[in-house]
Amino acid sequence: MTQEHQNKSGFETRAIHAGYEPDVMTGAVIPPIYATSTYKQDGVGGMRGGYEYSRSANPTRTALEGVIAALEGGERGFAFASGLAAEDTLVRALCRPGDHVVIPDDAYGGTFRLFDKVEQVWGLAHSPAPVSDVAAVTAAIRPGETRIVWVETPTNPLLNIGDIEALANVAHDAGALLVVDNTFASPYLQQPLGLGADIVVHSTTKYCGGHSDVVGGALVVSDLDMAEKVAFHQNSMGAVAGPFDAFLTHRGLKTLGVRMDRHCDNAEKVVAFLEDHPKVADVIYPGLAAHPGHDVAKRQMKRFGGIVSFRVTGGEQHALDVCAKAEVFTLGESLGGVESLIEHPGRMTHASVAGTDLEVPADLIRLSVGIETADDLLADLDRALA
Ligand code: P1T
Repeated sequence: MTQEHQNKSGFETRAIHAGYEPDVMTGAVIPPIYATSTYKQDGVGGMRGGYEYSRSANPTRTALEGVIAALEGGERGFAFASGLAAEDTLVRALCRPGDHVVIPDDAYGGTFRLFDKVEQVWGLAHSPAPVSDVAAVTAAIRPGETRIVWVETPTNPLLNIGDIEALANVAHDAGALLVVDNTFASPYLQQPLGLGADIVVHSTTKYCGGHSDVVGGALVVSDLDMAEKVAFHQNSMGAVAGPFDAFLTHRGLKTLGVRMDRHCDNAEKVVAFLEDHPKVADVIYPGLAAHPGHDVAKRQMKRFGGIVSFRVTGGEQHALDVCAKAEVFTLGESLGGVESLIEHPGRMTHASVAGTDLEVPADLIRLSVGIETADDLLADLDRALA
């Protein structure tokens, strides 16, 4: 698809066609898995299509990087071995020891651990702030030192909402960049670059891949200068997506739109069911009018996503029992696959923030609502809560 045609196309068309032209030699409609580490050169330096060595570039990965950039409306995309590999590469591309970063006070536990236990040792300071409170984020910024304001929206696992446009303004006023982790929304529901963010981060392990069969990460940047820095660090650090993983993630992206709509439909039904359940103390979902971030979410998201968090009436043991009893909801970490998952953030995905300001409630359960038959999901929750 030509760039001009691509720019005029709808989301689902770009998801299926952007970033790849049917193979010149064979007409293959789908990008082949280029399982090659190196490429024959036609004389020294005579590279075909710029391919030299697969850490630097591989055609299967190039196709994935093209489509994710097109879906986020960015200048260029980059695919990594995991979401955390993407995050680490970005931080080292943009920051230097002595810099400071504002991070969400309820980020994914692994993101917090990366800043707290790895980047801090490297000399990068961080301050947690609630992404839903623009004034608190502004207060956490250290003018002249803060290089990045890092936001997840919705956050993991408490589904707080950050106002991307307002946060971009406060970051830019202080000379910092706004990075948005768009994993929970996916580019189908939210496109942060169009709202003023500078870089989008994904754990493509989640909705982008969509089938729980591959771990991966991505960055999409809004300008060529940043693209050059990220490209240099991607190649220098080497945490790239391999061709088999890139193929699977690319295949997943083609159906992102239809999957996300069904995730949202099912999540809305699960929310309505939980709201009426006597053993549920609180349901957290940005689609609820009572959610404090509802109005902002409505403005910047197409729908409210497939993740639902809730607190039970009987404390931590009750939450653990519900997790253990569910059957259609599989007990496991991760999210965003076609199958429904249930987990206890305090003991599982967010165990790494226990004892810190970022600790999550012990009676909290997180659901990744899949695309199974909705009635089966409701019956399973009913049984698990009984
Ligand atoms: O697992 P990995 O692909 O490295 O991505 C890390 C990551 C980054 N950002 C967000 C918002 C995430 O949720 C994750 C990974 N999260 C889980 C594994 C989880 O179960 O929450």
